[in-house]
Amino acid sequence: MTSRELFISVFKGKDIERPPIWFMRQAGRYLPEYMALRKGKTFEQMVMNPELAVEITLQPIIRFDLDAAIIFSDILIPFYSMKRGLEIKSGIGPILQYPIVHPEEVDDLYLPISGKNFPYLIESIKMVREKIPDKWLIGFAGSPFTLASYLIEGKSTRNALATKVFAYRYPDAFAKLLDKLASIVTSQLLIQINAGVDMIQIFDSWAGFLSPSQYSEWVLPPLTKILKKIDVPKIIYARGSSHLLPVLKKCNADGYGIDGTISLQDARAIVGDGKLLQGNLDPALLQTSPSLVRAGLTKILAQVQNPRYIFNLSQGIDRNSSIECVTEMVNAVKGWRYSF
Ligand code: 1CP
Repeated sequence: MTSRELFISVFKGKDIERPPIWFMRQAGRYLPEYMALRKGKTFEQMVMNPELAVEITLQPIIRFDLDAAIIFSDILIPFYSMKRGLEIKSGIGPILQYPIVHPEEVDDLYLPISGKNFPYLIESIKMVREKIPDKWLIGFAGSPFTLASYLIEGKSTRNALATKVFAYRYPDAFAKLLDKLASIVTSQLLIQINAGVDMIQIFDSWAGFLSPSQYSEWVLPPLTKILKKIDVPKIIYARGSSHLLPVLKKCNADGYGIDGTISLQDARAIVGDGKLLQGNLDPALLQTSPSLVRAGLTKILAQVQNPRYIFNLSQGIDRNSSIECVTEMVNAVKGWRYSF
């Protein structure tokens, strides 16, 4: 069975031998070949150069023979076209020179909803698709809430405080902002699907700062609207959000990325048997030893009783991870055989 066939079976809930494996941030700074290629270049230069983006996307596939590639890009790329002065600074992260301060700014927001804004992304996907026909290819975008938090706070947020203050003070402008971002995300995903990705994942990295009622009121409507327009398999990964799973279940995704705040077994009890789960090895283990990695992973895989499951980490891999530990993780998952 090829990796693509494995993924197709998993989404259909067919019996399979082992789970497919990929992991969040698999193309990135823990890889010496990424660091070598990145030297002297800005993030923008790498993402917008299809040859480089393709090479970076394929680096973890070549090294570990993973089942899926995720296109080297970022949830924040729409901000480049929106002229918000985005810079992704090495060691610091994303900084926006022009965050949204006044509610009236929401009316004037530029909407990059055509492929003309992302020619590099389309080209990179087409090239990767051609190079690895037997692998699963993942496209992605941020959720309207996480993107709104970057637009309002101008950087990675520690608590989404400014975003929530904005939402309470200007409820109409906030709803309009999330709705506009939903249009942007929808087109960003459709562009990737047209270019050849097999599945999409929505990252809601800062969802964990919201209560279930805030999430239901502010985020669920735009999120549901996006997912309705997508007809390839779709996973939502909301970090720090096990308390939101009962709400997230209503958005009609095919699967849920599970972080370290809940066990797979408990997550399964919430989402039910018909949904796929993805996760949730703690990336901290990848800075220990191969035997601890294997022990941690065995604990997780032993809980899997339903073929609708994809192996992944509970959050993005850390830059200090050991290649030896990552290799052990991949080999252990690929060597695993289900007993059901
Ligand atoms: O391999 C992959 O996973 C593909 C590429 C990818 C993805 C899926 C990158 C490349 N970024 C992302 C998603 C992303 N970007 C998220 C959601 C995932 C998550 O919650 O971890 C977020 C919040 C961002 C925003 C962003 N871009 C940050 C801040 C993260 C934070 O926690 O504050 C940073 C540091 C970036 C830059 C970036 N994007 C990607 C890479 C490899 C890098 C680092 C660039 C470098 O310094 O070399």
